[in-house]
Amino acid sequence: MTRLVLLGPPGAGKGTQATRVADRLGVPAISTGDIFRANVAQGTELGKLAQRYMDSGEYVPDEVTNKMVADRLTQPDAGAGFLLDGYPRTEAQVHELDHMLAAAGAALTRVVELTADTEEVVARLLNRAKEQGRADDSEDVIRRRLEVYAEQTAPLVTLYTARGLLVQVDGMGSVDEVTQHLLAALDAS
Ligand code: B4P
Repeated sequence: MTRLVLLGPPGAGKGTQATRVADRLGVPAISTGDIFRANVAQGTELGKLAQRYMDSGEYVPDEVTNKMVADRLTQPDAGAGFLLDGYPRTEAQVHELDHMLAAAGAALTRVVELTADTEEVVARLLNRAKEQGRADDSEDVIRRRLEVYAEQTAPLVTLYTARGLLVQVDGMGSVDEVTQHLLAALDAS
């Protein structure tokens, strides 16, 4: 059974690769960013709350994010495995995910860290701003997202390495090349 986590800075290609890899592995890709954006688009209370944080490049509070993921993981399609894109992002989220999985008698199989140079990720996100106009892709907000990643999410690499779960994958190169690297790394690990 595949239970994967995809980590990486904003713009490393998590969302882009998550759906491709999940399709190949036959599991759902669960993106906390996408669920928040769907709630923003529908104008739900969760969306209104999340938007304040996302638009300024901050993380949505752990309690809110954890509850949303707990609800999503109890849906039937996640029972046969999943790929989590962008969750966990903080140590508190790691511990909450541990509890959720332990309660289901399950455990993560791999954590993939997708890496990419800062100049490259900034360029990708500025390009997306032109194409899609996402509110959190302005230069100031991108810088803040990178800081928040370095402060709150980068330490998870050490944590998952210590658990023997981490695989690092180079996120530079074309989308197809990165997908190949990712699938090869998962096959080999
Ligand atoms: P996310 O939606 O996860 O946004 P992201 O980090 O920018 O990654 P994304 O997956 O969208 O982009 P990708 O790198 O694939 O999070 C947004 C916000 O939601 C967070 O800042 C936070 O506020 C909130 N949030 C989400 N999860 C949370 C959590 N667990 N706890 C608290 N808050 C949370 O792609 C970026 C661009 O690069 C795209 O335009 C893509 O086309 C392009 N690209 C990708 N790969 C490429 C390649 N190889 N070459 C060229 N371009 C490429």
